[in-house]
Amino acid sequence: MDEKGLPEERVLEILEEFRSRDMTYTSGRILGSMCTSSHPLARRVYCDFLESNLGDPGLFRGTRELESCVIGMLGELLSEPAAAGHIITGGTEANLMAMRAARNMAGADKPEVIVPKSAHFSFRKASDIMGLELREAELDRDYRVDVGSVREMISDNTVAIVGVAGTTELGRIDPIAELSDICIEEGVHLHVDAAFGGFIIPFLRDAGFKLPEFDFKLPGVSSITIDPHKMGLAPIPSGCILFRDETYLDAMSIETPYLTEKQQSTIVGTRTGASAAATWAVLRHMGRSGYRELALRVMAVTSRLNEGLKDLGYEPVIEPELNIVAFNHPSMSPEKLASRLEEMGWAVSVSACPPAIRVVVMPHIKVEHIELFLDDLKTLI
Ligand code: 0PR
Repeated sequence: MDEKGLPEERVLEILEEFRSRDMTYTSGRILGSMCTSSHPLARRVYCDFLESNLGDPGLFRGTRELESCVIGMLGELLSEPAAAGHIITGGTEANLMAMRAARNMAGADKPEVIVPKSAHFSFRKASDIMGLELREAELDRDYRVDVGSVREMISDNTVAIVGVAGTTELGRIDPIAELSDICIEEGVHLHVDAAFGGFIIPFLRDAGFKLPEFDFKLPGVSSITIDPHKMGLAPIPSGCILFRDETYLDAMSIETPYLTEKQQSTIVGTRTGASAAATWAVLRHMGRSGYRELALRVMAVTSRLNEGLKDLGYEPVIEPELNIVAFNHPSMSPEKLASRLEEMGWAVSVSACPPAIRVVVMPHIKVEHIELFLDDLKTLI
């Protein structure tokens, strides 16, 4: 650090130079991300609540109330208005909290967790941090978890089974209803990772899409991850963990003697209330109808991409269920294709299972961007 500080203007100038090297969502060139431009209202509210700290909620009673309202609204969206939970940093923290609650509730000697092979890598972090043995269940031909494989892995030490509603790579929805039956039968915690799908599946179902149930309506579901900073249009960091009731939070609460709140269940201590306030704002402003329109719009763009790819001779690996398209070139490897596309200014990602180019059709991707993308893909075929 320099002894003498710089004038504000100079600091901002330098920062602008750094920022100009970042990609932007609005360019339509970020095709492999699950984040997107946040809603302008959410952004404004985020700044207004920047100093609020939900780690000491007695000082920020209004903001705490906003967090409770968001938990109520998202609980209702996911069929359990009395759900308990928190607004946190994202899907990783939500999954960590779910695994921690499940482990503490079960009290097994050598806790094991069964996750689909398609589960997000945050479960590997949870396993490492908490000493959980991770058992990876096989997928079926449609890349959904194979329920038979899950059954075979259950032991006396199983503390949780995880199902994904909207997998990271393909947007697949696991057979959560079947997992729910198993978990009731076995008395095991079922955690549903709907970090991505939580803000789109309910709205597509409202609009008549034939998508399976995945939420608290299924009696075996104990917890759900749903991320406002993915399809919810909230600013980063905004995640949400919901539990069927308060007992799961109690199972991991720690005493906080000198704070205004005597118990804390979150992993993070000092934590912003801005995410809760911004999420509250965007939920109230969009309403169900706003999110339904958004969901239909991204699915229309997804279909256009999927059809355009087939017309050009590319090979989609599945028919998209949600707004993720994964496809291959008839002869070029996905890595090679990704780097050719990068040279053309497109940031796509490459999925591992199966190997493919993966495009997440987030709200910032418009039909005109897809047309330009298809034009470029045409030159590579
Ligand atoms: N669960 C699922 C199903 C996810 O897809 C993700 C993230 C998480 C949990 C973890 O969420 P956080 O990253 O909020 O902790 N899925 C994307 C991924 O890791 C996130 C992402 C976002 C990746 C933006 C790239 C990007 O540009 O692939």
